Amino acid sequence: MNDCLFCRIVAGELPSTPVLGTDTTYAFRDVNPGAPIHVLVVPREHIADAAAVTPDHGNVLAEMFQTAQQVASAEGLSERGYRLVFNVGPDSGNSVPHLHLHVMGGRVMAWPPG
Ligand code: DGP
Repeated sequence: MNDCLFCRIVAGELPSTPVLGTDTTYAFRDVNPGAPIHVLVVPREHIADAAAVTPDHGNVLAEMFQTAQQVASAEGLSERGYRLVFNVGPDSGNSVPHLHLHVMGGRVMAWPPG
């Protein structure tokens, strides 16, 4: 996907601030953080969004959650907790059509979110 923003970040064609990565996933800091810690976990392969996930993506999804756990640990969030978010579609505010898991923490999160 040459025109996909996050595919280009994964490929290193566009800059990002890395947190960690695996063969399957990449975690980098959100350019517009909504919390003191705000990291995006993406699959290296292009998946449009959570509505496009199928059972064939099971291993990729599991690795995304494992990466999120590692991000939380590395960022000191594991004890107090954090929020994991997938936005889907316009009402959610989804703006980048490449699956991404928001890992947000470092402050108390309001619920329900705005
Ligand atoms: P969403 O609303 O769920 O589609 O979230 C997309 C997030 O991606 C949003 O919080 C801002 C972030 N973002 C958009 N463009 C870039 C970029 O070029 N670099 C980085 N690091 N983050 C970006």
